[in-house]
Amino acid sequence: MPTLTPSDSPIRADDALLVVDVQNDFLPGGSLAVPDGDAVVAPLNAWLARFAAAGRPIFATRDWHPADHCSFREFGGIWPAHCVAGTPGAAFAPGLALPASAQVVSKATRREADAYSGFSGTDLEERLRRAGVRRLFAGGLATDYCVLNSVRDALSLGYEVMLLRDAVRAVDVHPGDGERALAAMAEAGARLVGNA
Ligand code: VGL
Ligand code: ZN
Repeated sequence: MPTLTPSDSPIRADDALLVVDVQNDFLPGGSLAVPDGDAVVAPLNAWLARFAAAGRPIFATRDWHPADHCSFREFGGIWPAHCVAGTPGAAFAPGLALPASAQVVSKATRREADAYSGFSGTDLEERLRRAGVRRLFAGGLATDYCVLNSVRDALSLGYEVMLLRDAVRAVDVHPGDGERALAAMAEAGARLVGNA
């Protein structure tokens, strides 16, 4: 899959940065730890600085579940309990340098429904429209769940997507899920951007 560099991809006046679910429970030591999940923080901080310098909007999604969420094993789902709203596990990674201007988007907040996409059941699309956004730079966790589904929805809604190759990591429930998700996003029209 061809990979662009940041200098091939200058920030435009219709760009926004989308940081997906960089929360403690998805980092090593968390209840649904993504292998090497903390590796996304440094490259995302570089992009956060670029977007802040460009004066372009930054959106940060977060998984924000009630304590009895249907995706949890004890309530019939497939995941260990994670990202319960207001708990330390649901907080953004402490090393993530989110500026005060970053717009937080909470998702999967209702017991009855899971939502892997930041667009699902949220006002993200409306906020992007209001900010004049046409293209999203996207990274975060996890490549094969919330990043994949958010990117697919963004592309379906007509946004261009620049997938931040070094700033995503996969759960890999089945080995290769992360690589397949990257290929699927590229196939669907996302372009891959490295950090070199
Ligand atoms: C996610 C599994 C369960 C994610 C959220 O953010 O990718 N994965 N809930
Ligand atoms: Zn979840």
